[in-house]
Amino acid sequence: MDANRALAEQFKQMAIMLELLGHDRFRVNAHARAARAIEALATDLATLADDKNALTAIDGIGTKSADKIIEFCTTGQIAEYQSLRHQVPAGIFDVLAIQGLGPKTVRLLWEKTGVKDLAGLKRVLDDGSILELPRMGAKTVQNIKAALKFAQRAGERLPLGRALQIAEGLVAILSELPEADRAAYAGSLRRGRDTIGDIDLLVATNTPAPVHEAFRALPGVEHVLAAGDTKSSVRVRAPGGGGRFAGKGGPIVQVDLRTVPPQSFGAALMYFTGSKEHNVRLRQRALKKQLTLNEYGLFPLDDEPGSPQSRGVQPVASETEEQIYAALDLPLIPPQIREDRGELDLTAPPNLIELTDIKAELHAHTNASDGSLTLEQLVALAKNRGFHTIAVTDHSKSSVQANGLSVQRLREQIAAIKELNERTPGITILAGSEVDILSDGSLDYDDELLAQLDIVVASPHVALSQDAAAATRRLLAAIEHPLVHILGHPTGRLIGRRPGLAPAMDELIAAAVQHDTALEINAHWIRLDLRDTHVRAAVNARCNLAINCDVHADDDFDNLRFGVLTAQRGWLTPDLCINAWTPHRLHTWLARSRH
Ligand code: DGT
Ligand code: CA
Ligand code: CA
Ligand code: ZN
Repeated sequence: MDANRALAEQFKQMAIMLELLGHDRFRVNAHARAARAIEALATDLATLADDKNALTAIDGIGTKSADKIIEFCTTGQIAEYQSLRHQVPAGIFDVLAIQGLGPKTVRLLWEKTGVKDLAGLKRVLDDGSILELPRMGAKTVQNIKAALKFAQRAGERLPLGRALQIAEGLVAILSELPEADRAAYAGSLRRGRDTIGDIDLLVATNTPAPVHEAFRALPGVEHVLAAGDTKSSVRVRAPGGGGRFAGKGGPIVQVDLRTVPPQSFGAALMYFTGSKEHNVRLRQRALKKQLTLNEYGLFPLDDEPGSPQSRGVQPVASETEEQIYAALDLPLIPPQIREDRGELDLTAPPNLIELTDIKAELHAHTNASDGSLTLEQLVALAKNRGFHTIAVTDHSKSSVQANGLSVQRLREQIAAIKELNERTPGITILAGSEVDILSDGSLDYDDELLAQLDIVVASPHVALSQDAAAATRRLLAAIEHPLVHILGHPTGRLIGRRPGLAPAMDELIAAAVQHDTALEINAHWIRLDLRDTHVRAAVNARCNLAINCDVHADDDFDNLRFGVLTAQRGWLTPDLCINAWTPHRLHTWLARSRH
């Protein structure tokens, strides 16, 4: 089916380019019609390429289109497409991608004002010459300006924590609609990726029209980008917030809604959850079983023209994801690992870590450094969560901005924590530190003091743009230090703000295994550090990992879910997660270097 996708795209592009170049409507429409026909096709065109009659029998494909399909399937390209590409300046495609600018307007812009790229578009918007075009009013110009601004920011992907907050709000409202059977979010968000391009929502309903109407009128919707019967797209502004990492004003994100009949919900959820790469593998597997998989279900493969669902063919499975996976001889694969990273080789569901497995928080700050909670408040919150252990790890003395503890203050805090631990039943309070790893790899307190602590988290906070070799040496020194238990937020990245260190992760992981140091998955959605691919490498090496909220305020405990999603994406199992261990196992492990 890869040929179908490529062909549909090329026909679509040819239609656009023909229109841009001022060719007649008949020719433009023929290409657009062929693109739509190919898109709707469930049969692999590569299998029909030697049968021109079968191709022209497809509604929407004439002899000329059939010739181009055959040409593509035999040579890998279409000469007409190549020739058109040479006639259209490359920058024009960026202009076309701006919401509200169709081929007609872009052609006028190009012809009358010489706009060939985004810079040109900006120029005619700024000097007002765009207003000389026919049917171009102030309102339209304003919309184009807004769309251009958005497009320039659209390179930025939204952090998971923000996207999830928006999506859950929208799903809650949609599922309350009387016409909606069910509502869910899909896409990269359901897979738990650390950043989200756009939010994909799905509603099961037999009466889509009112659902789409209600969706487009939801609070927060700033623009409607597309309004159809099966798909709507809008732009939503998110509420602000985000605590220490709050940005200027809420972010804007595109949200797509698709409606599907209830009996296709599982198939649609699976399709729109992706990833694309996972879907491709699934379809290949289906084909081997003489089955075809699309967003309506898993169908028997036959040679009839048109899609099976449009011909009323009964699906083998369609209602739930579990049924579809089962029909493909697969266990239900969790969305978090649908990335074509080996998940289709599973014969049983993987034993991924779950939120409820986490029984300890091992990285938390109080108001002694830069947190907002008192020691007692922090402990009460941890106890409320059902945790058996809470580690107090305030910043060390070099973190002046974070009010890091002097040696004297840390000694006093250790005494206070020991005393509080004695008189607090039901939870173990550990005296610890988040000790700075200085740029040369040395730690911010001396060993005598570190040895007094129940737990040491060592983290990089400064010199986060040092080169990879220096970063590797620096972090290796901390991992190899006998008094260090956990390497905190190893790279120091902040999503969308700074890339952080780029150490040789394989070397760090190997050293962590050898020296029995745990690597942290910092659960704050702006960090998610380690990231999913690092976690996977660590899990493969059987390295211990920690999932910590790095608590600074009461609601930081809620970030745990993001850390767990990242851990799941890295295939982490509970046995390798020190926060999921029993109190005995954890405390024994922590005490190993203290006597
Ligand atoms: P994002 O939005 O960039 O964070 O990533 P996704 O994975 O949410 O991608 P998106 O929003 O473009 O599409 C959502 C899902 O829909 C995607 O994971 C798989 C499915 N999908 C979308 N377009 C295609 C396509 O052309 N072919 C296939 N096989 N699947 C697609
Ligand atoms: Ca998406
Ligand atoms: Ca999407
Ligand atoms: Zn830190």
